[in-house]
Amino acid sequence: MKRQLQGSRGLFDRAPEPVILPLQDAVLHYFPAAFAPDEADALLQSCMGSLAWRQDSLRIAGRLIPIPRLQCWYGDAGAQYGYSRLRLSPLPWSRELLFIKSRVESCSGHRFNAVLANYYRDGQDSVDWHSDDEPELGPVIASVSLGAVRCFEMKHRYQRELKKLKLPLTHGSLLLMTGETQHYWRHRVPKEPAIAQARINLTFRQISPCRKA
Ligand SMILES: O=C(O)CCC(=O)C(=O)O
Ligand SMILES: [Mn+2]
Repeated sequence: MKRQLQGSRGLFDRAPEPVILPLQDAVLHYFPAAFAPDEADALLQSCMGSLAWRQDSLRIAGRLIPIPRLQCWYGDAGAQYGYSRLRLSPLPWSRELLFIKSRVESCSGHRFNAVLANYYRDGQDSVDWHSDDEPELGPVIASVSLGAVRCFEMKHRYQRELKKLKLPLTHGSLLLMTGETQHYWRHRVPKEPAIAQARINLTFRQISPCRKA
């Protein structure tokens, strides 16, 4: 891992050109190979083994239901985040996350102060329809995928007749969602029971400091 991280310094003299995905009311830039295959392999192993994965649960109708994936939250001190009444305090950046963040920043031209890491152990793990539109979140979400290829689906919130987008997110890729994407579109990663391999997804975000009530 150490050698690969050092060896890949300066991999891009210029940031690679993204594929621009045409979608009404959304701005989507996709970098299929933001990380070289051997880099992505090393980062997958390193993130699976060393991030502080936890099984969170949500209280639904009075019952605690485990969410169908493991997750953890890293970032600058004070980058608190919450969704569905789950509050997450950031762990300090790890070495591999800082390495990935710096690549994401050079590809995207945006800075990020936190990352939500998701560990889909196999195709039974998933994330349900949602938008990343909490008030403390900036409009740019940068999503790195490592491991099994999983289908990322998007559906328009208001224009139900629009076709769903189905995008297979590949090992080492980066998907940038900007503009008003979160306002107009929801996304999910559905279960795919035939998939036996693990996948890690890292969504880098810009969080504003918590406002005290
Ligand atoms: O795993 C993915 O590709 C998406 C994860 C996601 O939407 C999230 O963490 O908010
Ligand atoms: Mn999301």
